[in-house]
Formats: sequence, C-alpha cells, structure tokens
Amino acid sequence: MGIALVEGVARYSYAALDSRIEALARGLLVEKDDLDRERVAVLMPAGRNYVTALHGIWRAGGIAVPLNVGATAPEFEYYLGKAGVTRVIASRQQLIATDPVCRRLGMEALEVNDLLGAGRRQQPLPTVERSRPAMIVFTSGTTSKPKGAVITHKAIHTQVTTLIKAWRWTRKDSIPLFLPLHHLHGLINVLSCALWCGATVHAFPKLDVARLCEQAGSGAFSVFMAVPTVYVKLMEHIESLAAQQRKAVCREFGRMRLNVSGSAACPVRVFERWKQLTGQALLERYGATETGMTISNPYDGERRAGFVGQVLPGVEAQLFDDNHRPVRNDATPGEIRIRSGGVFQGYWDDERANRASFHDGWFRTGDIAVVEDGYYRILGRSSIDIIKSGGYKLSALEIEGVLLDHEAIRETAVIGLPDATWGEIVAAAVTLKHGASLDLAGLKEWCAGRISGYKVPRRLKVMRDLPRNAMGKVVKTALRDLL
Ligand code: MCA
Ligand code: AMP
Repeated sequence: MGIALVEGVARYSYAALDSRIEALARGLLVEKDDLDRERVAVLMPAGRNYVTALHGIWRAGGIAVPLNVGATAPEFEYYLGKAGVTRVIASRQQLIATDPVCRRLGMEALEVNDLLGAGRRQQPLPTVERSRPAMIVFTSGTTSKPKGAVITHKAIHTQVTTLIKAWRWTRKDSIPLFLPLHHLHGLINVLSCALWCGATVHAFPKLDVARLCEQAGSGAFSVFMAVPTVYVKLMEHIESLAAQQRKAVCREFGRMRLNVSGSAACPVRVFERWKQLTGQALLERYGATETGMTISNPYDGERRAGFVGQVLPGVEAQLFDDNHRPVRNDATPGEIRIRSGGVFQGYWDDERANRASFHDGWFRTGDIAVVEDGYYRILGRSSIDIIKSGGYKLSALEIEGVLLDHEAIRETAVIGLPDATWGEIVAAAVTLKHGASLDLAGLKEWCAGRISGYKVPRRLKVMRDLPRNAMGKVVKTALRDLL
C-alpha cells in the first residue's frame, strides 16, 4: 500500500496508519463494546496523530469534535460544554494549554500515545451504521455563539465521493494540507478525499508560504486547495522570489492537475493574476459546514472568474425569495437553499437554530445569488452580521458580546470591511463610558486570551453615537459606509 501521510521527513503508509487507528479505537473502548455517541474532542494540528485520533474515535463508535488549536480558554470551555465532550485527545502543546479548563470541567485530557497501548488486542470493534453521527463541527452564524453542526458518516461519504468524482481524485494524487482541521475545507475536501482514494497528504502544522513554495517548486504536489487569502499570500511571496526560483515555482504550480479556491469569494483579480503567473485557471467552488460542497466550477470546461460554478451531481439547489417562494427567473437574486445527502443532521442541542435553518426540508444557506447560464454568482449574504475573514466565518454578534465586557465600552457594533488580503476584516465601532478612553492597540491586547486571534478587531472607530434608525436599531450599512 502507498504512503498516506508525509509529516516533515517521516512518511506513513496506509497499513501503518490503519493499525494505529485500530489500537487507538481499542484504547478508547477499553471494556466497552461501542462508544455509543460519546463525544471526544480532537485538538491538534494536521499529522499522523490527528488522523489516528479522528478515525480511532469513528471506529470505536464515538462522535469526534474537532476543535480550533488556536481557541482561547473561554472558547474552548464553551465548545466542550456545548457538545457534552467527555474526553479530549490533544497534542502535548495543546494539552498544556488546555489542562486548566479540562481539570475544571472534570474532563480526561489524553495524548494519542496514552491510548495506543491501553486497549485489549482482541477486542472487537463495533459496526458503525452510516446513519450515525460522525462529528460535530462548530460554525459561527447569526446567533451570538457558534453552533455545532452534526454530520453523519453518510453525509461524509456523500460529500467525499461526490468530490472525488467531480474533481477526478486518484491514488496518484498528492496534496499539501495546511488549512485548519476544525473546518470542512481542510478536513473533508483535502484530508478525507485524499485518504479515501489512497492519495498522499503532506501535512503542515500551519501555513508556511515559503516552505510550501519550495516543495511545490520541486514538484511535490499534484493538487492544491486553499482559501483566496492563501493565494494572495502565495502571490506576494512568489513575486518576492529571485527570477529563477520564481519561474520554477510558477511552472510547478502550472503543472499540477488542479488548483482549487473556496470558503470565500475569490476576487476576479486573484483568479486572473494566478492564471498569469502559473497558467492555472483556479477552480472556484462553494459550500458550507452544514452542506459540504454543493456548487463547483467544472473540472473540464469553462471555469468562470467571479462565479462559483454549477450545482454538483446529487445536489439540489434552488433560489428562494423572502417569502419562501422559489425564484422563477434566474436573473433575480434569491437565497441559495440546498437539499442533498451531504447535508448535516442538525445543530447539536439547538432546536431553535434547527427550526430557523430549514424550511420545507431545504437548508437555508443565507447566501444570496443569481444564476447565469447555469453558473451561480454569489452576491452577498442575507445577514450583515456574518463576516468572512481569511475563509473563517465570524459572527459580529459573538464579537460584540465579548467587547461589551470591556470596562471602557458602552455600546458597540461590529462589521466586516472589504480587504484585499483577507476578503473582509473585523471592524468595531464603539461608544465609550463617561471619561473612558480606548485605542486599537489596547483593545487588541485586551482581546488576547478572550477570543481567537482571527476574531480580534483590526479597526476601531470611537464614536459619540452609533448610527441608529427610528426604531433605535444600529444601522450597520450606514456604519460600513462611514468606516
Ligand atoms: C490569521 N489571522 C487572521 C486570520 N488568520 N486575521 C483575520 N482573519 C483570518 N482568517 C491573524 C492572526 O490572528 C495573527 O494576528 C496574524 O493574522 C498572523 O497569524 P497567522 O496564523 O500566522 O496567519 P496565517 O498563518 O497567515 O493564516 C492565514 C490563513 C488562516 C492560513 C488564511 O486564516 C486560515 O487557515 N484560514 C482558513 C480557514 C478555513 O479553513 N476556513 C474554512 C471554513 P496578530 O499578528 O495580530 O496576532 S469554511 C468551510 O470549511 C466551508 C465548508 C467551505 O466552503 O470551505
Ligand atoms: P462555513 O460556515 O465556515 O462553512 O462557511 C460557509 C460560507 O462560506 C458560505 O455560506 C458562504 O457564505 C461562504 N463561501 C464558501 N465558499 C464560497 C465561495 N466560493 N464564494 C463565496 N462565498 C463562499
């Protein structure tokens, strides 16, 4: 069997990985027949241990809860509590960082190595039906706190097999993995598709543009997937290279069979510049945590800049108006709603959100689009309270909720502002309490340890009053124009 994972100088075969996964599953089970929906958190960067933990939990019948390695202690505590996690499998570094929270919650925190020898060798592993939940993936939305999307084995199976077919994955492929593994882009589109078909994954603990270009330049990869921000960062780096090196990197990106962009809108200028540099027409696709990938530009055929493509096989997509009526004319903007075998089961322990997110069996994405010759073009979102920064979906309400704890802040409104690198950046408008003062550096410092770095405001506007309408509601569109 081939090489499943490359991590630094180490190479791990599928066979070796498989026996490790079984050992971990047995270590989790000990005397039990089946973890039976026990929620086990996974907190580590990409690599052999991540795959061992994720698949070990699945094989033992548990529900994996992949968490952000950059989460702060309060965020971590929220995720663990909300999903009812009972055990955490973490890397050494994460274990140290999260130990106080785990202790406080009376939760067992383990390293992969603690579990590998803990089970009985002969212990049978349970048969896990595809209808059972496989994981809970947290995603931000229009509510203040992130919601846990419950994704079944069947949905994962549908998502993975759909993409393998659409994008022609084979065991000969090799792909770098540097995106975070608590979101589907890294977890499903890169890791799971590659492992499903016997390809090779080159795991990076985080984005390292220089190393990535070096390896890409030596022809290590056949497929590349990233968010638009990564392409912007790659182009900045490539343009800074000496002519010969630059040529080699561009040539090898051009030789790959596929470069994909997604998770946020790919600006037309990024599409065009990438094509100029490498000769590759980026394949832009569209999806969401709750649905997996649903719309994609074609593998063969025209890839249109500024469009997310056509509905993938097996997926039903329909635009709806504000009154839940299907939009008859494709040129009229409507909300994209999805039905497919890849759609999640619902939000964990959140009936209100479930009622709001589905209508007549359709999942409401909140994204507004039009269709031109079968190609979808995203126009924006139905809620101004959702911000996409570097591919991460952020809730303005969640950030506002945290900022209001600041002793100087009386009121706040958070919005996303357009940005060439990040797509959008987080901006906060505030009014201050009598006699108080606040600057951006002070606010950033205060936020550290309270919210993940990518949620921290990059702009601050101190105002006498926030713009409000006659009902007293903050008018965020006016604020955006003001900022
Ligand atoms: C890092 N920083 C950010 C972001 N990332 N600020 C705003 N937005 C961000 N996304 C800040 C850090 O807090 C830090 O700030 C500084 O930038 C450098 O951090 P570093 O970690 O070194 O940055 P990086 O390594 O260059 O990270 C950029 C990144 C990362 C690789 C683009 O943001 C990323 O992995 N994004 C992808 C997220 C993703 O996979 N989303 C998919 C979800 P300071 O210097 O002040 O401390 S959507 C999804 O899964 C659906 C299904 C779909 O369609 O794909
Ligand atoms: P998440 O909840 O983090 O999975 O983010 C899903 C959201 O990302 C979608 O609802 C869209 O708003 C956005 N998204 C994903 N891919 C694209 C794309 N290619 N163009 C524009 N928006 C996208």
